[in-house]
Amino acid sequence: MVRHPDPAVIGRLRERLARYWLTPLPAPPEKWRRGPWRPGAFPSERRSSGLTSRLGLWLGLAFAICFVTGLLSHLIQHPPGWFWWPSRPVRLYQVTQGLHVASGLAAAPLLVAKLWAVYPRLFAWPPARSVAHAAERGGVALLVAAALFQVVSGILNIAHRYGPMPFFFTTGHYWVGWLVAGALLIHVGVQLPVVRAALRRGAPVSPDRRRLLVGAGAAAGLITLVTVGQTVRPLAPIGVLAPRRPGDGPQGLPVNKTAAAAGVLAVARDPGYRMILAGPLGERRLDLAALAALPQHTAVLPIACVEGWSSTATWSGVRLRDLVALVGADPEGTEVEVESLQAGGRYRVSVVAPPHVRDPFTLIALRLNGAILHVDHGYPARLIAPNRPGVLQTKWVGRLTARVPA
Ligand SMILES: Nc1nc2c(c(=O)[nH]1)N[C@H]1C(S)=C(S)[C@@H](COP(=O)(O)O)O[C@H]1N2
Ligand SMILES: [Mo]
Repeated sequence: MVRHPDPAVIGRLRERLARYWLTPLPAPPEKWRRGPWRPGAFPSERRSSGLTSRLGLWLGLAFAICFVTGLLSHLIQHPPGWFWWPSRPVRLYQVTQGLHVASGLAAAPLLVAKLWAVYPRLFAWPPARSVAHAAERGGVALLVAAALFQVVSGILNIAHRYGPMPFFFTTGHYWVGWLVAGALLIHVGVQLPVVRAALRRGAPVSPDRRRLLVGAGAAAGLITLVTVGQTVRPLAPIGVLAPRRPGDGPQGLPVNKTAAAAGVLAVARDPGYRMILAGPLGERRLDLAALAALPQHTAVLPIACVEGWSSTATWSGVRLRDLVALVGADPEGTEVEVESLQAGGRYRVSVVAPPHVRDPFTLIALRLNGAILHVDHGYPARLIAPNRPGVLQTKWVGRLTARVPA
């Protein structure tokens, strides 16, 4: 027999919890009320619900785009078993990752404006009126810290400044992203009635508040304009703050890591180079002449770096599906591990999933924009596949292993 709990007991429990949750906490001694906490410390009350609600709305929108596109990028780079990512449209990742970086950069000035508008609230007295109030303030503190961490670490990453980050960027940025999402959902839930009322009332009141709003919006727009040229080619000339520009680099393409930095200059130029193919029929070794003697194909594809820059180029070489067929793999149901000549490093190996192996645009490229690959772009051979993050477009390919996906 199922025993149902006594409703009276539940009721008492709930009452006790509510009482505990809302119990007024003792205020700290009045003599501690100094500095920013003293009464009237902030004479010009900048905070108005109209202003903070609008800023919050824009910020929430930027963070939502950033979170969804960031999660997608993470899933593509670390695919769990259930995840499937297509090879077409060829520019999809270029768009989603461009949005990720652009929305994150646009969030920076909005976040600063929002913090500037609300920081007097940090010094409200008493600091915590009840357990519920303390929990809510703790949640906001967490949200502020996590949001600042995301924006700052993201900017440091696209600027290649890893010094101030004593952790692996990708892992930290990913987990703190979840923290922001969770804390933001709770914050929006708590503030929804205020936001709704404020937005329904309309106008954000006084002219100086309106100036702040317009200024923050203009700063977000300006930052977007001077950085988005890293991926939107027509805007490249005004991309003065873009860390990379689409046309800058050998063969008209930016370089992420040079051959010298990867320590592959000697092996990449070694005349004894052989590409090793491994599959059900065993191993084969092809020198450059043998690779060039296979049917050559051309594809116009972007390199779309996770850092937000992208650049489109014309690539020619051998189809990956043709290469794995040489060692007996069925291109329809095969995944391929692509290994670089690099001795170590995070991006030495990448795995090409079946949709990309099958795709006739997926090449082991030997040529770029009509000439032999520059060594910084992966000479003697590099992977280029449609709709795939730059980090997975392995350069200086030394070995391909075809296998059945787990
Ligand atoms: N072996 C190897 N391949 C690599 C990398 C690397 O560090 N090592 N960097 C990747 C990254 S992050 C990007 S964005 C692209 C850039 O290619 P490009 O330098 O030819 O523009 O190469 C990818 N291929
Ligand atoms: Mo990259």
